[in-house]
Amino acid sequence: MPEINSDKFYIDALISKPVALTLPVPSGTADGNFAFETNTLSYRALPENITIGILGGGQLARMSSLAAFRLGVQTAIFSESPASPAGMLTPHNFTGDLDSLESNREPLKKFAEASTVITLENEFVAIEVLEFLESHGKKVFPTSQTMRLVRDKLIQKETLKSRGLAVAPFAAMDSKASALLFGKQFGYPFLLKARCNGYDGYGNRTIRRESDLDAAMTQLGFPKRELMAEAFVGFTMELATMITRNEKGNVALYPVVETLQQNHICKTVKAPARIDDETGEAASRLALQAIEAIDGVGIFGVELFLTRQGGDLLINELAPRPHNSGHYTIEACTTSQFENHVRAVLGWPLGSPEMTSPAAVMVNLLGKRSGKISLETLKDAMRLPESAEARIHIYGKAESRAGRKLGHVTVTGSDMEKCLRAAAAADEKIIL
Ligand code: AIR
Repeated sequence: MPEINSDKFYIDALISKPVALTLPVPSGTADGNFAFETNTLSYRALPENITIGILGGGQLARMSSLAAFRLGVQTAIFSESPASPAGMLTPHNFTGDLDSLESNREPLKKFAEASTVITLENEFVAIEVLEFLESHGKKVFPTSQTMRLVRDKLIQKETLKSRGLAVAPFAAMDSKASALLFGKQFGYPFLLKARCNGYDGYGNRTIRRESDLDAAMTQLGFPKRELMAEAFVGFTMELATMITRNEKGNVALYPVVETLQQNHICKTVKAPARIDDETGEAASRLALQAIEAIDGVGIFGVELFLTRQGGDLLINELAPRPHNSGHYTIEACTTSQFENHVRAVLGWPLGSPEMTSPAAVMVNLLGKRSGKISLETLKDAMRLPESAEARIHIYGKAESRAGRKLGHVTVTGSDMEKCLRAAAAADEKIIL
């Protein structure tokens, strides 16, 4: 029996396994529908009768696809790049614009035909694209109706507020004068946000003083792009939770976690959050009310602010898709956010969202340089004794740039601080 730590053991294991997967592939089958020589694994190993169509092909689609494959379900991807992280996993890989219907009808029709049910993995998808797919008789979850209430952050906030759910003060910004007025009313700093298509820090600016306004508005694309303002919340902790909800209204509520951001980008997630049970229950209740308010079906991330321990909770933002704060669920929960997403959109029974270990830490691997991705430093991280427990996920993006989400690391255990140290050690070594 080879030693578990010897390089040879791993090399042997690696060589003996994939051989079966790289056998020469026939270029046609009896039913004549075998069109791909590559993608052998996903094409041949999975039944084709259930295919989830995913709009968008980034890491969230990739991890959803991996969860679908494990259940014997295929995915079809519609994204702007033919070599997206998820598109390269499946032969059902369609290319087109997500944000406009014009010149896209044909590829969208083919995508709809390939899909049993359709979902999305980002908010860049135009409502008219969702309606077009629905008009082709396909169920789309979340529905175009839900997305109308979430996609535009101003409408999202208005929807939550009209249901009596707590949010920070906000306003539409249709001129510099309205921004100046907002600053007077709610003070500085405040946040200026693009109403649509902002994510991972793209589309947000902190306004510390009046003189920041001109540059920030221009950088955010005003007046072509619509903006809104939000008062700064003095929080003691940023929290998030994932909720899966199916068409019947059945839900699976994940634990409330703590998120730590760097430059408006989520960097670290600690699960569960160090809050008392009462605060945790209040956060879950508020999050569920928000998802019910938009009649959400699928998986949703709800970001919250805790203004003081045992104190008030405000909803920050809703994400109508898998969310970064739920990546830890892959290793730390009975059913991951991605698997429950798949189950919810298919109308299958939801799985338990319970944690299977007392603590988990997820650290994002953000781009630290510009240029082609290199996996060279992965080996260094794998050799670290302190991060031996780290589960490393790399998304398969071709290009690195500073702050871009390129992968993540999760560590589970019984001691949160130990998990943190192990994840941070791996993060420090990996330079993508
Ligand atoms: N995403 C969507 N909304 C927020 C995030 N982080 C994910 C989706 C999307 C990808 O980020 O998976 O496809 C885009 O990442 P990038 O690095 O290509 O801009």
